[in-house]
Amino acid sequence: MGEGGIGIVRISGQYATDIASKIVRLRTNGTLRTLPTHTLHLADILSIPHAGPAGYSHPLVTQEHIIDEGLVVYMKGPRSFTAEDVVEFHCHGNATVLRRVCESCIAAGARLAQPGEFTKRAFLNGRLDLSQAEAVLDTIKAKSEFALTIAQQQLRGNLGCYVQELRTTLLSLQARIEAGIDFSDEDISFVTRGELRTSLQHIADQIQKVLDTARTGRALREGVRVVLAGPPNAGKSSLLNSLIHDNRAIVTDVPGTTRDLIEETVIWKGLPITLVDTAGLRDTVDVVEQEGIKRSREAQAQGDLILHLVDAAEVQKAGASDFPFPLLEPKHLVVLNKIDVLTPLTMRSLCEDVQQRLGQPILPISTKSGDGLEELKIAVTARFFTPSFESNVGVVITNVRHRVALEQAITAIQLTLYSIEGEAQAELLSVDLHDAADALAEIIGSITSDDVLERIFSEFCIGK
Ligand SMILES: Nc1nc2c(ncn2[C@@H]2O[C@H](COP(=O)(O)OP(=O)(O)OP(=O)(O)O)[C@@H](O)[C@H]2O)c(=O)[nH]1
Ligand SMILES: [Mg+2]
Repeated sequence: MGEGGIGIVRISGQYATDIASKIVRLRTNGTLRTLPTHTLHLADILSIPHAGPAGYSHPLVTQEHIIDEGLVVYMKGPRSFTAEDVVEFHCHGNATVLRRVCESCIAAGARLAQPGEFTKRAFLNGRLDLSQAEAVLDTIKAKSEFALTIAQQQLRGNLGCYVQELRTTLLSLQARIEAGIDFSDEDISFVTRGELRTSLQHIADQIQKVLDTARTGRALREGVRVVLAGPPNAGKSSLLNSLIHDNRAIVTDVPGTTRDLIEETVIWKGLPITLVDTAGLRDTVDVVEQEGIKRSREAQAQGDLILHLVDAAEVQKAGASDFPFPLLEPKHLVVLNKIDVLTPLTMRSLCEDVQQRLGQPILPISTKSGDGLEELKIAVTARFFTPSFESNVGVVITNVRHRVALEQAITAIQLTLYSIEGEAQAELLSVDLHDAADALAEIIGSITSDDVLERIFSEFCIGK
């Protein structure tokens, strides 16, 4: 609930117009049910006193109190979001107005929707497949244009169609195997093992191609956390400020300036990135700084990428081979800051020495001059965009549930391929193919348990 120009209350179901008629007085004096469907009409929205204790009545609420004036639209099913009869009240976007309209609807016989219930009904009534229902939430939550595009493609059914096609092919292969079993006495083969192998390998390749998008897809949907770490005074807070073009974090030449985690979100190349500035790690007796260091370690453990900053002058002083770099993990990227204090020649040879010692490329930058910052952005985003993503078919996996189902399908197909090699009986092949088709069916929801549905729709909030 917030404030807005308009706020909409919607009701859906068999009795939607009966309930709405009790609390709507059209300015044109007609009735809701006789209005042409999908047209907006000015109306007074009335309150029905709460079904509270007998005799209860709010001093201001009389039998026909007008809550608000607004527009009313009746969408006759199945041409509506839920495929049921839907009535919407477009009121002023005030929390009290909207709460009272909801109360009035309930007094007239409606009940509050459960989280995601509108979308769930759209799915159960066959208007959306499950991947499309999930895309409704992704559309609402998309943090960048890129994430929105993927969510919208999924909403239009691109993932569903893709999966459905693969599933149909699997089922028809299965049918041909089973026909072979039924007519085995007559020695007719409906599909040879060679044909089966080629088709299955092709399907497995298709699925793998889509699976290859999952890492980038998930990053685009959920965003990534990039942690700025390194010794005190390395320039972590300066880097955060430069990257967000703002003086967000305090910068001083006193080591141990930053204590709390400071988070800011940027979008680079469509990827939502939360930059986390942290306290520099060192031994200290200061209890406040100790707490900051604890938080810094936790942030590093949870981060998707750690930019480990070091002061180029310090590295130069200690020598590339003696400088205390941390034990590097794959998610570390070493950043050599303050290169403005070195001559270009010294800087280049220092970079080479450090790269040689660490066995990985490093990023030379200066938050002061801005040198290297564009290269840093490119290096950070490149970490999350796999090359296959750029050249993909258009279907992108962003959801862990879909990834797991596709992996199960591939496993089942591989089992079938092994069975073919091992000259297994046709009955066995048929069972494995059935499992593969079922795994795909879970994505679109043609086979899904109530538990899974409940988990999916509980992520939605009420009203979606
Ligand atoms: N010459 C130069 N000085 C820099 C650069 N970046 C940061 N500094 C200076 O380095 C000092 C420390 O910068 P901070 O950004 O506060 O460093 P920090 O890593 O956040 O330090 P803590 O919060 O104490 O851990 C400040 O005096 C900055 O002005 C740079 O690129 N070049
Ligand atoms: Mg700092």
